[in-house]
Amino acid sequence: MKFTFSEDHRLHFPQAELHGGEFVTPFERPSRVEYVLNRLRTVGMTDLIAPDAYDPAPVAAIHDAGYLNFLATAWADWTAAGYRGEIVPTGFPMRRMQQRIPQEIDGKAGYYCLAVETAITGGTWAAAQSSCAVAQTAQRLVAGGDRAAFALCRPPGHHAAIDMYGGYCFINNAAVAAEMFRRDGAKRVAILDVDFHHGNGTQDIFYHRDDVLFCSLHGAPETAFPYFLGYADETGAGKGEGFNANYPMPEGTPYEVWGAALDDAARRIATFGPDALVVSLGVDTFKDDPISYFKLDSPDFLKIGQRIARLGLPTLFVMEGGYAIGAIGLNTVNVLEGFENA
Ligand code: Q9C
Ligand code: ZN
Repeated sequence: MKFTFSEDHRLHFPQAELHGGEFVTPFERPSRVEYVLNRLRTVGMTDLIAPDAYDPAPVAAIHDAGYLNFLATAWADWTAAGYRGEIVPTGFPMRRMQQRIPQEIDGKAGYYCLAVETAITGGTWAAAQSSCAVAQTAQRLVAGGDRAAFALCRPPGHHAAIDMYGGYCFINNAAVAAEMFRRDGAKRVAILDVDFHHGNGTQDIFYHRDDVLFCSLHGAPETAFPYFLGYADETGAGKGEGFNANYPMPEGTPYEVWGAALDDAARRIATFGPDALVVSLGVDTFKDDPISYFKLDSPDFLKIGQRIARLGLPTLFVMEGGYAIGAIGLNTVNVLEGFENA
């Protein structure tokens, strides 16, 4: 399987993440991808494809124009306002408040932000575009006939909604790739999100559509980020009714339970009959992940890959989360190896 990667991910590395009332080094950090690269090299997956230029067209099809303009101009506006730190907004359009977009950048950032652990820096927009280009390039490999490809994206994407960033995400890479498969002629596309966190952004983007099925396995919103989406009764709306499937699971969930949910999601995907599959591949379901609470072990990730392979679909793997840095390479590449050796 070929994979795609860009060094430009390094342009995004905020100094701090607000975690438990403390400023800590962000869990989502550049070394994550180095560990994945090392493991790819170790197992002989060396077929690296350099990314093509970022194509803004499919991105504009799924994200709001004002939101994309905000991301592109936020740093210039922030520094012009005299602020000296990283962009972290302080006020939000909450219940019974106006939903008008402020002109002032702190207010504007509050309008577009869904979680403040995610700071924006001077290099964030360039890194987000490079991450999306990595997904776009891998999508073209699969659309061009490769059975599968792996997009080693950073920053991740699945929390990025139509017009909101947060959860370490800015552009929804998996959603962009799914939209590209549609534009390339796929009638139906399925997205399977196995990251520990609910893919709220991807759900938001396709919630009213019947041409993209979204299935997400995740920590239950009562107890896990992003808290405000991801319940089982969110099944889609309008003609999208029945094309969104959430599998929230409680703290301590082991592979025996998680794998049964994966089986159910896989059966749903098979019934849907897509022409392509996009996998939002987070490995923060691992037992030692520092911010998550499932109990999957490294060999379980081989089984995930095997189960996905059994669908027999052209498959694009898009990197999302995973913060147990010492094991992120093994766990991620185990999914790819399980898929290839199935
Ligand atoms: N204090 C992805 O895995 N913070 N994003 C959770 C920690 C946000 C995870 C609370 C976690 C975002 C792509
Ligand atoms: Zn996650």
